[in-house]
This record gives sequence, structure tokens and C-alpha cells, in this order.
Amino acid sequence: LEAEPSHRPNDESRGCDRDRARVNVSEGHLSAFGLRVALVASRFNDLVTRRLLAGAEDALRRHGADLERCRTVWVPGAVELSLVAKTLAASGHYDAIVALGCVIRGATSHYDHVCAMVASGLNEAALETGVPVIFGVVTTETLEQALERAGSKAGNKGADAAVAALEMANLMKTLAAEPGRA
Ligand code: INI
Repeated sequence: LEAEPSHRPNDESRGCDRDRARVNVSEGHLSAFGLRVALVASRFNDLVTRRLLAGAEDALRRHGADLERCRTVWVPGAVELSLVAKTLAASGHYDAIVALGCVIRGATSHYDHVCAMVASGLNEAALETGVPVIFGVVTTETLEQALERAGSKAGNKGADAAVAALEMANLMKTLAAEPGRA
């Protein structure tokens, strides 16, 4: 059989453009109005984590959050962030959780274990509860690099995490309001 001349690539690309024009786009806005956000911060390396927390609180306030409705919980170290984040997420009281920590590499492999535990634990907390749990954990080689990310030349990762929490909290509300389409 002789193959039919194929026009599929052109047809497909035209189809794609047509679909693109019809697609509805959802995104979370950045207002904190009416949102309740819980912040979980670890005491380990608190020279850095206090600055991340200050950055997160400042970002929430500047985006319209009522800080009276938000909450801060301190835990010993980054490893403990996940359990508390998951407990707060499962409580139903918060629209998003921001986990703030600082892990700095030392002479042993401890850093790798702490990073692996906190990354997978926070991700699991979000996936199991359906509540956004934002990874505001700075992982660096040196204290200097960590301080750079806690309110100096590389910005403030706590503030970035808080803004991500607002975007995700609002996006999840939008998706929940359209159950047929999520
Ligand atoms: N915890 C941190 O938050 N940052 C670190 O850099 C760190 N290091 O390197 O050891 C750290 N360890 C403690 C860990 O998070 C737990 O609190 C501890 O292991 C008890 O479970």
C-alpha cells in the first residue's frame, strides 16, 4: 500500500494553536486577605532562621495578612519541621504552611540525611493533606551563603516562601471551587 501523503504535522500544530486559544488559565493571586498561614521555624542555625522568619512575616504583612490569624511554631531542627507542618496542615485551621530552616554542610554526611528527610517529609505533608507546605529551607555549604539568603545579597528565602504560600493557598481555593475542572 502506498502511504497517503501526510498533512498531520501541520494539522496538529494548527489544532494545538486552536486548543491553546480555548484553554482557561488558573493561577493563584498574591493577596493574603482572609488567609491563615502557619509558619514553622527550626531553632538550629537560628542566626539564619530568625531572619527567614522575619522575612516571611514581613512578606505576609505587606500582602495584607492579618498576623493575628497566623501562627508561628518553633521546632528543634530541620528534621522536626515535617511532623509539625503535617500536624498543622491536617488540623484544617490553615490555608498554607511555611517551613523555615537552615541546613549547613559540615564535615560528615549528616547534612545529606537532614536535607533528604526534610525535603521528602515536607513534600509528603503537602501531598497527604492537600494543604500547601512550602519549602523555605536554606541548604548551603557555608554560614555566609545562608546569611546571604536570609535578608542580604541573595534576598530572603523566608519572604519568597511566604509569597509562594499565598499563591498556592489562593490557587488551591480556586481549584476547590471548581471541582469538575480541577
Ligand atoms: N538541623 C538543622 O536544622 N540544620 C542543620 O544544619 C543540622 N545539622 O547540620 O546537623 C541540623 N541537625 C539537627 C536535626 O535537624 C535534628 O534536629 C536532630 O537530628 C534531632 O532529630
